[in-house]
Amino acid sequence: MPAIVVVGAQWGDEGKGKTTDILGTRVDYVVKPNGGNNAGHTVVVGGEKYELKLLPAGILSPNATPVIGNGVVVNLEALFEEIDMLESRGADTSKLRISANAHLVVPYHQVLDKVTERFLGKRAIGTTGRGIGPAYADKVGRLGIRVQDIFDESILRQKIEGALTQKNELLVKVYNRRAVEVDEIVEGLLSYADRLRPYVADTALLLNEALDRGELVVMEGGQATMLDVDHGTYPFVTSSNPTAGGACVGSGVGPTRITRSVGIVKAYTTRVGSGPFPTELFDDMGVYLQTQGGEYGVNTGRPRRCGWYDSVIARYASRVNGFTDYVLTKLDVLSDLEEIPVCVAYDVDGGRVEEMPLTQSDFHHATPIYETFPGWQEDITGVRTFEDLPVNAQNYILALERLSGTRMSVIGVGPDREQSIVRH
Ligand code: 2SA
Ligand code: GDP
Ligand code: MG
Repeated sequence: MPAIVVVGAQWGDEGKGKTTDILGTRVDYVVKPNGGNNAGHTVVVGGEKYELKLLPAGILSPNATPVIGNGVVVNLEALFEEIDMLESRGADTSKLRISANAHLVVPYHQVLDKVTERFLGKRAIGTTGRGIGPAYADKVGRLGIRVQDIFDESILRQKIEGALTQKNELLVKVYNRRAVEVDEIVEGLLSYADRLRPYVADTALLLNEALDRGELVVMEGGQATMLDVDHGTYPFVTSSNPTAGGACVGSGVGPTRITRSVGIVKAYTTRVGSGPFPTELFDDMGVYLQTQGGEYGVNTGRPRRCGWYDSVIARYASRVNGFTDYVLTKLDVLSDLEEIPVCVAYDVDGGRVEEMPLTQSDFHHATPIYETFPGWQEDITGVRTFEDLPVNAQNYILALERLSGTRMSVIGVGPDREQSIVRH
């Protein structure tokens, strides 16, 4: 049986959580391969709303084993807060498995995230402030603290001492903050050791053995393609690889085992944080999409910037992720509009550009060239087959499919698990 990877095609919040939750009813393992508690997934099950940050959305599916892969950065306080929240609402979290190789977000990472943003001023990234960038920086800088280090106090202490020699220099001399005490960090981390131990496993082995047995594994990418540190709008990105290839690295599942790469794409576009966004709307229509779509960050509550669908980005995401399918979400939010513009290419300094510009400078100058499609006025939230959609909604989907380079296999018409149309 195959592994399926689920990837955000735009700047996040496309509805990945809902998609993995739907798939979760049929899968055996749901893995989070990247990111940390910067993510925010809203899943609605039978009218009950759950907001997940660090845990994969598949944790709400009773049959699936949720896994936090080696590519994730784990904040232990946030982890247990989320586990407690789910347990208090009757969900079973005992099957959760966490990679021994995953890195930890330690309190000084959050301090550094916030002070770095403040010092960047106008050039700030607009991070979630959860310490994600500094934790990944320590990982590649070989100063990181891993989940397994918690179970060896002497190693843990040595590593924290090493990291703090560098951090305190920066915090005190550059950022004018107080130095962080080694004991405070070590004791804080050790206080989670007993509770953490039963969850920790060799998750790459677990997942590959499951695949050998013919079980189905879904990898749920956090954030999205345009926030990818390699393929996104650098430096306005997150510090991991949310693209399909990153799911292999972040889980220890090889690329030959992945048979489907599923892109999640919203029927319009949103972005939280700073950075270029060619189709962004600064007028009443932007506010309309924000209100109709409930576009506020699940994690920080920040309003999301809103704009029209950008098929240049959708084609780019199809390409870098090798998508086999698209799930088009939030089509219902567009009901009631007279007409719907879709960006088909960019104008960059007077020239028409069909694909992602080569340089960030050109992308910053890109203005959208739109094709406009007629809207529909019917409420589509109760529709369950493609044929029952208004003709203009069908044509909008077919146009997006033609422009985006990947078949749109599932259409979302509302936040609930049930509100989806599967095209056969
Ligand atoms: P970070 O904190 O270092 O990962 O921030 C770097 C950039 O990545 C963006 N980012 C996100 N964009 C959309 N959704 C995210 N999750 C939350 C949600 C966001 C929230 O689901 O709503 O609640 O604000 C997410 N996480 C990171 C971030 O905005 C920066 O542009
Ligand atoms: P994720 O980060 O990609 O998992 O997405 P978020 O959960 O941050 O944001 C997506 C939001 O859209 C959530 O509030 C979902 O409940 C909601 N949602 C998902 N699919 C649909 C849909 O088809 N229609 C509507 N109206 N809402 C949806
Ligand atoms: Mg989100």
